[in-house]
Amino acid sequence: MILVTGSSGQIGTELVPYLAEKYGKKNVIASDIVQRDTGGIKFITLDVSNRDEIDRAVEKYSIDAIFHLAGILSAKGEKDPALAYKVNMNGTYNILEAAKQHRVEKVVIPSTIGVFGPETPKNKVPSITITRPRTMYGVTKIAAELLGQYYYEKFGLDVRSLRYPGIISYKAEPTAGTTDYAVEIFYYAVKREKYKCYLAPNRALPMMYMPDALKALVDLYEADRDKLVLRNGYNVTAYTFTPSELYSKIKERIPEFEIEYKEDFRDKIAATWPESLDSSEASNEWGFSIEYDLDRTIDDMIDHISEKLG
Ligand code: AKB
Repeated sequence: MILVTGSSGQIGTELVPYLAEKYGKKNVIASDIVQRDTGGIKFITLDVSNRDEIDRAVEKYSIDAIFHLAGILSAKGEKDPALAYKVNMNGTYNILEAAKQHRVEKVVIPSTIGVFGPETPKNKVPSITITRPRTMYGVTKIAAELLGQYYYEKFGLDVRSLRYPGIISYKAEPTAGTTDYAVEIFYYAVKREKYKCYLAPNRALPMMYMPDALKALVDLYEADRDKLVLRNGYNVTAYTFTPSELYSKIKERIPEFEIEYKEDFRDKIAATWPESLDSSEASNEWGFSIEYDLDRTIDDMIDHISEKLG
């Protein structure tokens, strides 16, 4: 029985049906503080900052594995650092403690490029490098990775984590991150409206498409325990682009699309993150690879969003 926390977020919304398809609807429980349509998959209200609620859920549903997605992302976290600390830090600690106590078999935690900081090298960054983040999100996510490794070594709890770059997807629009522009821009393009981009035109960031992100997380979950050497903090990535490069590629497909740039605080966050990642530990240890290059991602996004907006 698999519990997904943060099931109503950008990744949770798609991970829940993906897991249900793979392991059966009755073996997946979605949880969040607010409900979204789960297509008939069981949903429970769960606040990860409340340890008792987690204990009750893990016990009641005999949970074997947890995908711990609940968290406050980078941009929202800078507006409310106390909330980010409470949800991300206390939430992860509560999940790990509950998993240890109730002998949950596996805990998978997505981490992020937000764990990096200005001292991290900018390009082809390996998984083990300088991690001195400057956002509350990054501070809590590097702590989650380290806690995961600690619980594995100290208590034998099987915790695994990978670091996502910005995730591009069309089902649920992200609203709390720094990389959200790379989703938002498609909605404006398809509607033929001018897009006001909050990142600088040359702000390069690593990114990947949702189908590859879901497959990576589940491949890590399924990986043979003995093959995992790094175990926590695998970099995964598909490609790197700047807002102006993405704009040009969309404009090739939608010639009347226009953009203007007005940087806000999110550009300062992005400036502390790397431009490209080296994901060789993930490839070598559990076979990480991608199917969507940038052109295929863009074509798929435009098709689906056009369909969605009618
Ligand atoms: C964010 O922008 O905060 C997230 C992330 C890179 O973790 N998308």
